[in-house]
Amino acid sequence: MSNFTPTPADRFAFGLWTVGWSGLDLFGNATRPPLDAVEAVNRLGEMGAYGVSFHDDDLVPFGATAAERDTIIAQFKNALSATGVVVSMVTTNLFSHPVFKDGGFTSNDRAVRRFAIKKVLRNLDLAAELGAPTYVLWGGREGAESGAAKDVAAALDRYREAMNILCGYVRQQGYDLRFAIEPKPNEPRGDILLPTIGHALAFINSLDDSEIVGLNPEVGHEEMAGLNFAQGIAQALWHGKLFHIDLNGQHGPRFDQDLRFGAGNLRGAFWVVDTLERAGYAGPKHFDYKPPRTEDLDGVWETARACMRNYLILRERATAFRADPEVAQALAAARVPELAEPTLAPGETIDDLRAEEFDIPALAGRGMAFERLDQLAMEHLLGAR
Ligand code: GLT
Ligand code: MN
Ligand code: MN
Repeated sequence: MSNFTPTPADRFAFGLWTVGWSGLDLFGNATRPPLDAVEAVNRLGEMGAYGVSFHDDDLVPFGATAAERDTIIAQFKNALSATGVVVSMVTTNLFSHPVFKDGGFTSNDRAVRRFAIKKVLRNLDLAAELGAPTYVLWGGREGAESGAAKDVAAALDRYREAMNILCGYVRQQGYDLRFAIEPKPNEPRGDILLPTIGHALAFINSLDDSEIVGLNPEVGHEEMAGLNFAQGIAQALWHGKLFHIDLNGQHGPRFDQDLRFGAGNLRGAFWVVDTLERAGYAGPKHFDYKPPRTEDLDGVWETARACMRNYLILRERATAFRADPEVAQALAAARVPELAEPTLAPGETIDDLRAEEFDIPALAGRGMAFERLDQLAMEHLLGAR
């Protein structure tokens, strides 16, 4: 058994807002002191992380002067080069400031929409300067609490307009950046636009430059909607749209828990790792979680280490499952490889298919043997094999 110690080759990444979360929530004050970005980079580097991500305002406080901004960015860059940690993703905060109470790109207030685009443009320049390959857009405030307040078709027109402007800017500047939209069904808005992977995929197809726009799905967000995250990312991969991923833990449909990866739906996490590893997903494995506010700073680093460790443990279990000869037999018995065969043979016609006689009672009577296969997976996950 390996020692499950991460290295940068594992491509684990963390948002500054994750380990840096002070515990301030709807019901209570901060339980931890603020965490300096340089300290976060140093600690993540020591622990074997590969990347760091941030919102514009996580690094440079909203309203900082140009001089303050320059100093902060210079110190951040020094920490990056000293540790070898890379900026694996950058994003914009279009949700905290009161100006964004009705959203950024889809606010009914046109001036707010214009300000939101300006805020993203400015941060795109920083993302490009720091070499980030991916720019995430999480539209947490793009939505509504009531029916008449939001004209959904008009809001989608404006969302698309904003995306087209941003893609145009990236092309014009020659930046090597792609966008990744992060779906979420609700919270903080009552209902959020582009609520799931499927909604976002359909929206991306409507853009002028859909090639440079993909997804950043989050485990908990799909599970809040009662959806199967592994199946969701499998479809995103099938469309070539899994540009980035937010790994965390969630206990089914309830508020966004943002638990450390592996907590919550553990069986789901096993299939997520299996799906990513089998697909050869090469992007960062980015943890977007909130260390519970019960923890002090030592507890924060414990959870960060645990996110990476759990991924590595699950990777070992998933690899063992796939390598097990009994699993290969069970897969064959369940006819899983048969699904890869086209339903019509090469050269076959619809008439050939129509001419075929089927023994319906025999077909209906044969079991699929899925339970044995699933039990084998469970035993690998539980370490019983
Ligand atoms: C916010 C949200 C996350 C998003 C971040 C990117 S911000 O914390 O809950 O899911 O990934 O904007
Ligand atoms: Mn979340
Ligand atoms: Mn997220």
